[in-house]
Amino acid sequence: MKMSRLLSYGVAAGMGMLVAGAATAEPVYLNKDNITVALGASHAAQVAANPTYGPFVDISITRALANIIDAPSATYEEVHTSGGSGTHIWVSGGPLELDFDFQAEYDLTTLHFWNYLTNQYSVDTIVFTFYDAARNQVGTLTESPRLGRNGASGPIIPEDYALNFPSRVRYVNAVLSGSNGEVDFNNIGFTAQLSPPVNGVPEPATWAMLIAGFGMVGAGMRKRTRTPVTCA
Ligand SMILES: [Ca+2]
Ligand SMILES: [Ca+2]
Repeated sequence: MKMSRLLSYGVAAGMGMLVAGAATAEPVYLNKDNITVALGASHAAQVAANPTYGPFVDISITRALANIIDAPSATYEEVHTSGGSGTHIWVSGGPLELDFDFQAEYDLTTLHFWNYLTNQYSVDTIVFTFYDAARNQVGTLTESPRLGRNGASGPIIPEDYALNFPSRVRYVNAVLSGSNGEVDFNNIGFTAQLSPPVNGVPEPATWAMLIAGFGMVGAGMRKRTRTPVTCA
């Protein structure tokens, strides 16, 4: 009686940990803390010609790439400034191609884009292509983003785009272009949750908890075996 109760407790605990492990994915905002971004291959000649600035007008490659993914939240409002230590990202005379690496597969829900304030420099078309960890394409998004504050001055606010395709995204290619060749914006971010394990295979930490749960059952059984039987 006691042993069967202990056994069912141990199994229930282990299974509970399995279920809890599968349900731990929470929506997160992906930025410099989770992901990386690099210049796309189409900029190779510009980088070779100007290793410090590459395609960027007034901010180094290192700083421009850092500026893209440094928004601390999906609703952050960022003041646009230019020059060497500015907050913006500016390419003149052609599109900007970027390659993001999420370091793991995520199920995306929203793309956030902080565009410039006026049409003279704003991004007019964004084309995003999404790939899984095996580099299979899993989705695309083409949009004409609105201005960062609908033409008004002040901190730039993000525009949100829902992403409804099947997910498991690790790599993202983005091409940003302006109808007059100017590409100026402040941030790109993503809201996502970590993709569930492939084929429902539990992660190592979950296995460890499950094994620990069965170990408790075994320890309980051994302890009971050693307990002397007394008769009244
Ligand atoms: Ca920024
Ligand atoms: Ca524009």
